[in-house]
Formats: sequence, C-alpha cells, structure tokens
Amino acid sequence: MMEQKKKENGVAAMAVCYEKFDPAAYLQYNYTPPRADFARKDSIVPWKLACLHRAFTEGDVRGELLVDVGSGPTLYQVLSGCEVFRKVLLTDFLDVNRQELKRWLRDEEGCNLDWTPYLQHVCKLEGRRPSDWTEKAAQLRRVVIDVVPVDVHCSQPLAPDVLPPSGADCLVSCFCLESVSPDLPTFTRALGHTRKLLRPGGHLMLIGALGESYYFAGPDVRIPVVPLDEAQVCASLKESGYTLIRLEVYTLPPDMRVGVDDVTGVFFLKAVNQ
Ligand code: U87
Repeated sequence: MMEQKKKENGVAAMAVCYEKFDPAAYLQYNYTPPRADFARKDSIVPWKLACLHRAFTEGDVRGELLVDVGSGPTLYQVLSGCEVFRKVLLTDFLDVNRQELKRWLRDEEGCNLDWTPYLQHVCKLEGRRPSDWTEKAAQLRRVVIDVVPVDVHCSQPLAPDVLPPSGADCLVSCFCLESVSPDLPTFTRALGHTRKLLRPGGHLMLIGALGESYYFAGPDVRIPVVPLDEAQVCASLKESGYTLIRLEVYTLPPDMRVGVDDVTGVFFLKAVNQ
C-alpha cells in the first residue's frame, strides 16, 4: 500500500513539472546548433536521424501503422518512418505540444521551428536530392492521421478505440520514457505499457538519454530524469517482454554539453515484440 502510494506520488510530481513545459524554448535548446548541426556528423540530431534511417530501411520493418509515443513538439523521429508506413499516429501528454505539431501539419503560421533542414537531411540519407524536401513534407502531412493524448504511466496509454485491435505495426519513441519516470521501476513499467500498443512481431525503435538526472524544458523549468546506463536499458527491455535486435550508443562531445541538461550519452535501440 505504502509502495503503491509512493509510486503514484512520483508520477504525479512529474506531471506537475510538465505543466510548465515550454515548446519554443525546448526546440531552441535541443533542435538548433550545435545539437542540430547538419554540417557535422558528430552532432546529436544527425546521429539520431542516421540511426532511424537505417532502422527503417533494413527491410524487416513493415506494416500499415506507425505510432510515435511521446512525440513532444518534434517531427524528426518520423521522417524516415513516414516513407515506410501509410499511416503515422503522433502522440503526446501535453496539449501545447500537440498544438505545435498540428500547426505544422496544417501548414499554419506560428511554428516554433523550421523543419526544412531536417527534411533536406533525411532526403539526402534516402539518396534523394535535398530539393525533394517539399515532397517529403507533403508525404508526412498525408500520412499523419492524428495527434492524440498519451500517458505511458497508464496500463492503456492511449484511448481505447484509437488503435486497431491488433495494435500498431511499429513504435518509435524518443527521449520520452526516462524523461517522465522518477525511477527505474517506473521506466520499466512504462516500457511494458508501450508493448501493449504493438502487435506481436512488431518493431520498437527507442531513443533515450544515458546518465541524465535533469533537463530544462524552459528557462526555469527543471525536470528530473531517471539516470540510465546501457545495462539497465537492456534489462528493462527484457523484463518488458521485448527482444533486442541492436543497441547503439553515442557519447556527447564536450561542446554538445550546452547546459540544458546533464546527458552524457544517447542510446538507440531496435527491438521486436516476440
Ligand atoms: C523529442 N519525443 O524531442 N506519458 O524527441 C507520455 C509524456 C508524459 C507521460 C510527459 C523529452 C525531452 C528529452 C520528443 C519529446 C521528448 N520529451 C511527454 C530531452 C531531455 C535529453 C534530450 C532531450 C531532447 C512530454 C533532445 C535531446 C536530448 C514531452 C515528452 C518528452 N534531455 N509522454 N506521462 N509526460 N510526456 O510532454 O513531450 O514526454 Cl538531443 Cl540529449
């Protein structure tokens, strides 16, 4: 009983931290240079985009529906997947983030980040001309079917009738589970909840922070994070019922440590629900 209460308190405290999440500041901190410097191969964003490109084009990932868990205000994580899946569902806990995504999808004024260099970079990875980026933008706008609420701490993270009964064919989730979990058991449980969204044999692409204890989601918005190492990520994955295909680790060069968090590395993993 006491343990149950402590769990609930930790999760409730995280939700309170997220009330002040500032999408514009967040995008500025993490999605502009040096973290998103497309001229550098050792910048974080190009590394993430290369991992996702490879994972979606190896030939083993297919189906109809891709779900992105905890999209935040960002689109980079579905730029490769939107060429493989006919339907993409974006999700986030916060309305401010869902609104940011909807503004871009409807091609409205007031977007807090220009995704053009991202679209151009992924076109290059796909062997297309950077000028094909407008076609990729159109493709993304065509395939995104909706932007809906999600809560990874619920045993059913999405509303009951959002997904077909068989589940999604593939999940992608970037920097979400560790950034919303007060401790390792909560992270593992959240990972287990995501698996219920995925059909048997479906793939999970998970990106996350290593060694991080906090990040800023606005000038005075300090969000605590559960610090993870590779061994813990692998153990949580196994405990949640996933089978690991590949784990890659990126170590932050000193100049990528820009004071918006204390991340030391980033992991990318591809796993399968079987
Ligand atoms: C991204 N996916 O930027 N259930 O990749 C579900 C919830 C819940 C909940 C809150 C984390 C920030 C990571 C997007 C957004 C990810 N957001 C939502 C950040 C931390 C390392 C680092 C970061 C980003 C919440 C880029 C880089 C680095 C946010 C999302 C977490 N420091 N989702 N119960 N509660 N959320 O609204 O949108 O999770 Cl390079 Cl290194």
